[in-house]
Amino acid sequence: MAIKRSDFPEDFIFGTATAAYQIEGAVNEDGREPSIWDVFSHTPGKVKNMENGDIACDHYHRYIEDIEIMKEIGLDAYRFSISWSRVLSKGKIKNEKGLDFYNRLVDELLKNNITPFITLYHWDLPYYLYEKGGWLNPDIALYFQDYAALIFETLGDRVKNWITLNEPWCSSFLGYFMGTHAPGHKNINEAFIAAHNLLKAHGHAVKVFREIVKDGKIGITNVVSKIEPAQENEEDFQVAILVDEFVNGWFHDPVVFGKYPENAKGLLKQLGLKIPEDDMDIISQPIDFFGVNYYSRQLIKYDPYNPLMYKHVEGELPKTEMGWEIYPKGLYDMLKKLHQRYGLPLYITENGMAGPDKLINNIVNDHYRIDYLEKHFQQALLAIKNGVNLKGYFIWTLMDNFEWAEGYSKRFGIVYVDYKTQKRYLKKSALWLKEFLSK
Ligand code: IFM
Repeated sequence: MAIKRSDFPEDFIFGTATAAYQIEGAVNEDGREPSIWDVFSHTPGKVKNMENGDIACDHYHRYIEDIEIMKEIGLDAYRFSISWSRVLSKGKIKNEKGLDFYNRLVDELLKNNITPFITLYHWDLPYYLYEKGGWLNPDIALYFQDYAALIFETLGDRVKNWITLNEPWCSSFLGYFMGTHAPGHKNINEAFIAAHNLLKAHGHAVKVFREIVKDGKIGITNVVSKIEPAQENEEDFQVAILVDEFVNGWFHDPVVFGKYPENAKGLLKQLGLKIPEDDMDIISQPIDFFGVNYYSRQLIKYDPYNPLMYKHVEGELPKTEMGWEIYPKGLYDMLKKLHQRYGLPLYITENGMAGPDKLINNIVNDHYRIDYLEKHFQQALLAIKNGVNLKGYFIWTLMDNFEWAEGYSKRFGIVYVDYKTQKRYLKKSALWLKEFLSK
């Protein structure tokens, strides 16, 4: 029998997720200043087809229509992020017009009975702060604390669910080591420093949150992957254990246990890298939940030539347009693992797929996305039945949007966006979801 909403606990929430730079557009309006992604996307060679978020989904002007769509589908919640450079000028001057936008957005959501979940940082550091050292600046955590306090003070009376950072692994390792994301550096030492400062920023934000929003909940969202050795040999097996700690533990363990994972830390010693061990008190401020972004598994092969000692191997499972294997069971495995290791409530804060979507006669028949979502919903339900304290599920993403280095070439939305007209079309997956939520 097909899965339906009433199979889930009564207080379980279903929502969709987005991020500011991916949807808002209006990059020069109402006092918004550039972020690292504005500069990166305008630099030749960084983003496919030199696309950028200047207009994106024009959500800044169309948020009312977008909320109507959420309402029509029957969604309970909406996860979005705040653009730091829209609300603070030069790192510290309050921009009332930018704050107003988020006030209006939150009010409109509440008016429609949609619960807001806010992410404070989804990769778009103000460029002004980048010029002051960005995530390598030891003071960046304090800038973040002030920014967080401003947002808590402005919206905390109405918004009770908060996420400090989205996928700090990507901000640090894609941004500072692989260079594929802003700011595009390629230095492994820098990546670890950025990672540490991101964790510090998270901790400072949690601390001020407790003082400002007494009745709210706060957590951090990490991307997790099921890590599997590429081959049945000792080297791949051992390196897969390290990679698992590194990918799935580096931003979890410090937050809960106040220390970095042991084996992965050993790997760093081997590389001659020194990671600061102070600041652990601030990093491990108690949180209320973990946000889980799950998309796929990674097949890992030992690679002595890579500073992190591994490389990815292509798997044999069917893949999405991102080239990511479709592996629903990995979601179950990761939820179980996180539950057992950390014992915190969990939200799936992102899950979804990029598909070969085509708008034909105003219809997008994304049956593959329905199949993907259904299979992942089943695994989430199984996890709940087996004791995981999973409280909600946010589909990535509400509508097609700017997919970072891939530009607009990848469509993850359950709503199709015609970028020329900015017209939105509910894909078959959105209609399926509407039906699912009604039962
Ligand atoms: O689009 C991104 C999102 O911003 C962060 N998590 C992964 C998604 C798909 O790549």
